[in-house]
Amino acid sequence: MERKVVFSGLQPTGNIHIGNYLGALRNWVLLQDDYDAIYCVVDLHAITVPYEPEDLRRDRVETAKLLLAIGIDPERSLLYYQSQVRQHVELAWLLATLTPLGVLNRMTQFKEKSDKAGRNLGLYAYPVLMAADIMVHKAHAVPVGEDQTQHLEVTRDLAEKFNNRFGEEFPVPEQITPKVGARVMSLQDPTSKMSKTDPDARSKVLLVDPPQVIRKKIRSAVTDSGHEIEYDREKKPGVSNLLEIMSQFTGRSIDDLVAEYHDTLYGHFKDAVADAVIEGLAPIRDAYTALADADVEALMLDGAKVARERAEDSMASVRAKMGF
Ligand code: AQP
Repeated sequence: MERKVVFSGLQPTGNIHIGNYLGALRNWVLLQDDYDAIYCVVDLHAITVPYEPEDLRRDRVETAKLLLAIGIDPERSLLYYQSQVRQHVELAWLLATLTPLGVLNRMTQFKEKSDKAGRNLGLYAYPVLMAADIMVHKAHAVPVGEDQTQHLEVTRDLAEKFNNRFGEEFPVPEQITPKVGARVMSLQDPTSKMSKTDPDARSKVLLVDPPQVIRKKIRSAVTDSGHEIEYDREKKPGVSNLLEIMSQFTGRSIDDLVAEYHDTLYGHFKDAVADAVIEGLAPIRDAYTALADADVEALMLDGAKVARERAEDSMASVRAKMGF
């Protein structure tokens, strides 16, 4: 039986953090076993906010290296740079003609990012390109963090709309989001999500941070009033965020961690969280350091070649259905 397709993308904006890892990337690795897995470094999305070309060149290959380091296996998954497969952009244009402006006006990511990045058409149309990324591979499932729920709804609507208007073509993809870790919060402001673009370096632990930096950041995490280690995202958002992070890195349940640390001091608890994160990230950092840029670029070119062939198959059918 043919395996279902799973697709997801990661922007090469540097600063890949444990929120990206726990919310999405860890599922990417796990899903390789059961799905036909296609993963993409979405460099065309990354230029919707101000950037420098030399940074993009560097961040692209570093992001690809990180994906390999966490366990994306080119023998089992297709991995490539979005800009090397032009069919993404072609499908985005076709889908744009089916996208009502009212839908894009509601997108919270556009509202949040355009305040900082300016209001350009690319940022506005971001969800349409994301829909094309997913649909060009006829993906059935998309592992993403909770912040992408709204964009995925746009994709689902576009798939249904296309199928109704032009005939059955696209699966309506389901979102795969972990129960714990779907929304890792900033270490400095546990009411906002951990974010690559947060200028405060202490707000996020990067996957390649050295152990002493990880410990320092977790020690300086904002905690809540009171002294008990308890899980309550409303009343104790700082401690709850640390508990979720620790639970994800140790594989232990939150109840189990609360039972062990309930009466310990915040400082002791934070050290235990830091230990768990350092231990969990060590193999990733080692694997990342061992990879050479040139080898990774060659691998990405191979991936793009296969992705182009697959995407072209879909596009031939889409073009014919739309009257081209
Ligand atoms: N804090 C988070 N908790 C859980 N999952 C998260 N993701 C992002 N932040 C968190 C998930 O990571 C995946 C990759 O996202 P992306 O490359 O598209 O970047 P993003 O969503 O723009 O990431 P950031 O860190 O949130 O960057 P900025 O600062 O630009 O907004 C996605 O699946 C996302 O859900």
